Amino acid sequence: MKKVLVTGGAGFIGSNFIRYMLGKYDQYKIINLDLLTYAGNLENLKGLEAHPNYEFIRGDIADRQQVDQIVSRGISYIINFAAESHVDRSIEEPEIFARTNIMGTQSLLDAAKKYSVEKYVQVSTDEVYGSLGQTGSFTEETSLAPNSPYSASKAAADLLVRAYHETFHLPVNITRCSNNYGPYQFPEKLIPLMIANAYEEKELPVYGDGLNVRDWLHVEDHCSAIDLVIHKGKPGQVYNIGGNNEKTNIEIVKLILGILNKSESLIKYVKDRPGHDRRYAIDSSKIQSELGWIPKYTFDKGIEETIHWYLENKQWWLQIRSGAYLDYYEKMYSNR
Ligand code: NAD
Ligand code: TDX
Repeated sequence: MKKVLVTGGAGFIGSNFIRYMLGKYDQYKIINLDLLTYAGNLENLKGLEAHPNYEFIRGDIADRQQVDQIVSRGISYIINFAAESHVDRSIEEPEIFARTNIMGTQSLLDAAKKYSVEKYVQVSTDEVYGSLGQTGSFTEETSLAPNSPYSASKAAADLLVRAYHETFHLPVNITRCSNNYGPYQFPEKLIPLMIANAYEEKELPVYGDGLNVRDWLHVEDHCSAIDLVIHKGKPGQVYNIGGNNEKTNIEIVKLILGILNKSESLIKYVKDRPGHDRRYAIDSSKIQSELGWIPKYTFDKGIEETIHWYLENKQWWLQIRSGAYLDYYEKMYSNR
């Protein structure tokens, strides 16, 4: 049985990916290495604790000794999801982003090289390309021009991954995906935050004029893309992943209010995010034509299902919102 090291598997995308892989394959043992920061939640993996092909290890990807010891057990694939992932937090506290996102990646790459893993996949983001004007989209050839401490740390990690391929011939892939949505997304991110606030009839904070554009992809379609990249991605290649589904933030907010039958008077325009990227759009024709990736969700179906998931799983987000997150939330929005 092959061993797959998934880092950050207790977070939003990582936990969806673990469920996806265990549901699809029975020849892989998944080892989940996660530090359980504020964003890591073992509730996201409920029901898998006793699965014979699943093991959880609490630990830090930047802890070189621990990473070395895990990878020495004979890991075939490493999929690195672990990261500090929230742009607003990176503006408040950039240092932890550099440590986890850059040094953590470095430590994984060194272990991958030492133990000759078959494939190392770096889960990156479209944000490394910076911001677009009103037209055009990011291709894999677009220059990196990150604008936030978060995206700068992700871009730095991408460059390390690239260098380990060029210098040491490590079989790597980098995936750059657009904004994900779906179950188990931490309610600091736009869609779950707006669903939860609308449900509780709290204000919905929209940054700036609300006209910034993001491309949205259902998390399960991101998981199926990564699955293809692990198995078919050509070593050294970058693959963009996107939903071809651009929306302004205010469109998303109004759509959520409409589906929940809540009043638009809950919308509150607040001070803009510093360095706020105006528009992202992804050209994912390479992964579609080279690897045969076909996303399954339309946005209309995905967002409906997602809103219902949050309504049916209120306990999950209510627990999060009543804890430490509340302090952060108060601090972020009290002066906006
Ligand atoms: P998340 O914040 O929900 O989860 C991150 C996970 O990493 C958490 O479980 C956390 O405990 C863990 N973690 C943090 N620091 C760690 C460390 N030092 N060692 C081990 N584990 C650690 O993030 P997400 O939204 O699931 O994103 C996962 C990955 O996908 C990230 O690398 C992110 O940059 C990338 N990405 C996210 C999106 C998106 O829309 N959410 C889009 C494109 C790419
Ligand atoms: O309260 C809010 N109000 C608001 O207007 C929040 C939280 C966000 N926004 C805006 C900012 C962005 O234009 O909504 C948009 C989406 O914001 P986020 O959910 O914070 O996502 P974004 O900054 O686009 O980054 C996300 O997608 C790319 C993930 O957090 C990253 O990890 C991923 O790399």
